[in-house]
Formats: sequence, structure tokens, C-alpha cells
Amino acid sequence: MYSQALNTATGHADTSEAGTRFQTRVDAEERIEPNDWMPEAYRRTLIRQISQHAHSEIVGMLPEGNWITRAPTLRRKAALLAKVQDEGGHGLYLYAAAETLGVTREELVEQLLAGRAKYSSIFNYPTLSWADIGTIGWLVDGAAIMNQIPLCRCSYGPYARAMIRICKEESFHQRQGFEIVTILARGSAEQKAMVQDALNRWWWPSLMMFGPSDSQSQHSDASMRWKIKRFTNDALRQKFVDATVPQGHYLGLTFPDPALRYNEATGHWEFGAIDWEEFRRVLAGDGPCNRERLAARRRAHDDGAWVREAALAFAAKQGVARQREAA
Ligand code: BYC
Repeated sequence: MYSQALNTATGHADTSEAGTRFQTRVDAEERIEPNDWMPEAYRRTLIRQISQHAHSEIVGMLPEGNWITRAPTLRRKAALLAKVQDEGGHGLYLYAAAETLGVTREELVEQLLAGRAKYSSIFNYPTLSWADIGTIGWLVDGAAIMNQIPLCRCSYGPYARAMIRICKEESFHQRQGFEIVTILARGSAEQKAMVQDALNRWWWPSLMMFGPSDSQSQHSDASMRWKIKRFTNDALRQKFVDATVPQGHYLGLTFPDPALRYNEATGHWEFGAIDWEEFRRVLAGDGPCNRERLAARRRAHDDGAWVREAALAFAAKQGVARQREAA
């Protein structure tokens, strides 16, 4: 532990003997495990990213949870309920992965509730119609998969392993979303208009999920060197656009981007400028739903206090019973 404490906490390459050995292991695609030596900056980067990811899953339950009582059929309601429960589960695996790095879940939750932690910008937008639920599955889960499949190969073992199960579930979420959107796009004129309106509102925020452009990304260089990230933000955004635009066209939808065009020479879809000012506003806490989301999380935390107290009381009772048995 003492040598860990001497570690520098910056993202610069650690040229100490231990740092060099660590980088050699990473370069050789060895997995780093919780008890292995790691640079302090690597540990901090992982805590930052994994906890933001966990918070995103938990806050991400809210926009969809809003539609559980209004899902159009019992089948849709059951599927949505299961999806939202999956997201709660993802949050738990991710908090558990972060805990292996020496923080507690309580500390991380406290940072979220105090408004000091980031979570994905996308969950600060409102879900105005049922088509938004399909569009979230199609676009938001689609973007999530594009970003998260490479994380299954992250150099840190507990995060990589958590991501394998998460990605399987996310891919099912994406399909259920695309199915909702397909039904609506083939439905009445009103349903088509509803899904087009959802695409108009969710397209640009979905592109922002991948983070700032590479020239502005503070953490990408170090995270790529440590093989936490395998692709840059812009590379993943482009992969997402290339995969998603043909799907939208297949559905007969129009993307809200007059600059969108296929470049035969590169084989990529070129897209217009992202409104980074809007992205910065949302990250700074001033998006359409930031206040509402945090208020809902705080309410849920307060309302759930009795569950935590009951679980602790039960654990204490069991501890006493075990001591009696052992005596
Ligand atoms: N929103 O240097 P950069 C889901 C922050 S859950 C908010 O490029 P990095 C789902 C970034 O954190 C989706 N903040 O950072 C759930 C950093 O801030 P700090 C969540 C963002 O880490 C329920 C600063 O901007 N997915 O899919 O190298 C239902 C500079 O950025 C955002 C994950 O968390 C953003 N969009 O790259 C349905 C995946 N973008 O910490 C679906 C794991 C950037 O310096 N995370 N920031 O204050 C990652 O892959 C990376 O952390 C990111 C950012 C690509 C997001």
C-alpha cells in the first residue's frame, strides 16, 4: 500500500520501475486485478469512469420509469419493467466493481446526491411520448452498446467482467426499442409523426453521449494508453452514426441533420456540427431535467432509508445468532 501511496496521480506515463512493469502487463493484454499494483492515476480514472457509469444506469431508470404505468399494452409494460430492473442491476454490478478500487458505494451515492458526480448527459432530457421509449432503446441503448462492447476488453478485470453481462442485456434492450420504433413507423400517420418527433429530439443528444470531440477530451490519451478505452470518442460516435443512419432510413425516417450525407470515398456518413454549448450546459447541471432527476434520486434515497435500516438490523441479528452458535 505504501508504494501505491507514492504513486503520482496524474495521467502522465509513470516511468518508475513499477509503472513500467504495469504498462508492460497492460500492453501484453494481461488483466489487472484489484490486489495488483496499479498507478494511482489509473485507479482514480477507473473510479471516475465506473462510478459515472453506475450513476448513469441508476439515473437512466428515471426517464423510462416514467412510462411504466402508461405503457400501451401489458406485454409492453412487462418488457419495460424488466428493462428498468436490468438497469438497476447494471448500476449494482458497476458500484461493486468500483468498490474493488477502494471506495465505498455509500461515498459514491453521496457524491451523486450532492450533485458532485457526473452521469450521462442523455438522461437529462424528458420522455414526452411512448415513441420516446422506443427511441431510447434504439438510439440510447444502441449508443451504449457501441461504447460498451469495447469495455468488455478493458484492462481492469472487474469492470471488463461486469460489462460482459451488461452488454448482453443492453443488446436485448436495443432490440426491444427498435421493435417499438418499427411498429410505430409502420403505423398510422399519427404514430409515424410521433416517432419522427422522438428521433428529432433524441438524435443530437445521443451523439453527445460519446463525450467531447477527441481534441477536447481530457482523459482519452491516458485511458487509451491504459487500455481502459479502446477507441476514442469520435471513432465510436462515427461507428454509431454509420450503423444507425441506414436503420433510420429503412424505417422511412428523416434525421434532423441537413448536413448528413454518405461519403462514397470513405464509406462513412458525414454529419453536421454538434452543439457543444448545449452539451456543456447539460453537464453543468442546466439541462431540461437535471434538477428533476436529482430530486427524484434524493427522494428515492430518503424513502428507501427504512430498507437500509431493516437490512442492517437483520444483519446485526444474524451476527448475534452466529456468535451464540459459535459459543
Ligand atoms: N455525459 O475526457 P472525456 C447507458 C465527461 S449508461 C456526461 O472524454 P472519458 C444506459 C467525462 O466524464 C451510459 N459527462 O472523458 C443506462 C469527463 O468529466 P470529468 C453511460 C460526460 O471518461 C440506462 C469530461 O466530460 N455510459 O447506456 O475519457 C438506460 C471529459 O470527457 C459525457 C458510460 O458511462 C456525457 N455524455 O470519456 C439506457 C460508459 N461525456 O470526469 C442506457 C463508460 C463525457 O473529467 N464511460 N463526459 O469531470 C465512458 O466510456 C467514458 O467515460 C466516456 C467519456 C466516453 C463517457
